[in-house]
Amino acid sequence: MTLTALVIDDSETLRAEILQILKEASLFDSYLEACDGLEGFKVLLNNRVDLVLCDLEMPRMDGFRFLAMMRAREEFQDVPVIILTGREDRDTKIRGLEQGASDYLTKPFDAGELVARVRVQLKVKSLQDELKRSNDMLRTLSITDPLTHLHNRRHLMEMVEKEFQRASRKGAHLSLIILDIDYFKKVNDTYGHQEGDRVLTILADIVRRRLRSYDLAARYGGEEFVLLLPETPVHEALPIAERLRLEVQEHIFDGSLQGQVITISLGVATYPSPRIESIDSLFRQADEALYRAKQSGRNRVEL
Ligand code: GH3
Ligand code: MG
Ligand code: MG
Ligand code: MG
Ligand code: MG
Repeated sequence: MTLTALVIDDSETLRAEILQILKEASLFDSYLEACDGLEGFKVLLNNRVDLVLCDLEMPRMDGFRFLAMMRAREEFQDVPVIILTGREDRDTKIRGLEQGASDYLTKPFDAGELVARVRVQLKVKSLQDELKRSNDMLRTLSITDPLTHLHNRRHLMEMVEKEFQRASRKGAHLSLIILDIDYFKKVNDTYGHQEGDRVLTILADIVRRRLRSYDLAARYGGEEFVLLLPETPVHEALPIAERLRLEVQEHIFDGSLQGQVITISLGVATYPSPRIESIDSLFRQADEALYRAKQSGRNRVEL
């Protein structure tokens, strides 16, 4: 990853001096400069910047206004800003730090101190980035089914809660499809558990391909999947279920499963409709529909 510094100061001499120090210390791969807050902000909008060194007193837009504008934007929250202040005035320094500066340097500054303070900020930034990445990863892991990479049941239940509330508030339709592999036990018994797992991942891929951006698919149980379809009335949910049924039936397996036809049974339910006025009843109706699909011969969609 390349590191970029942005130096903002209305004094061209100072900018050149700072850039010289940074370059000699080889702290960054590339350098950008601006003559005031306004120009600095434009540079920030058009480039990926890892650290900003910013003067306080500048024409048009001073350092405080620049800081305020920067911190108001989500994407610049974590970019460290070191203030360059000509004043010894402690109130100014406090104000800068309170407005979101990470550190400050008093002019005339010492090259060694500048380099050391920049290093500290880069270190803090890289630790922050690392923490953020591992938090994101933990969050993803906690809502994902490890085998199929669909969402897990816990996340599904969270999202059902949200979507149900949204649907009742807006008077919109919310459809639920529960699907279950037919005679899956036999697949495991015939081809082994590993091939059974392969069927599950292939089925998940087929489901994923059918999803619209606002749909959610989850592994609900061992060989049961749920599709949550917001803004979807029953006359739209049924064809989606039917298409899935066909795609699974028509899937051509390779390897030891070659020639094997796998089918699924699906139950569909939509909120609101008679007898479906809660999350519980939505699941119950979809489950009962699935049961009917199994009872009446499998490889079919029931409402
Ligand atoms: P039906 O048509 O009535 O649904 O029959 P079935 O055999 O699919 O249903 P049953 O509920 O009797 O069996 C489900 C099987 O799913 C049993 C279990 O071993 C298998 N299964 C559940 N989770 C997994 C898994 O993660 N991997 C594999 N390979 N098999 C699984
Ligand atoms: Mg100045
Ligand atoms: Mg089952
Ligand atoms: Mg079963
Ligand atoms: Mg089954």
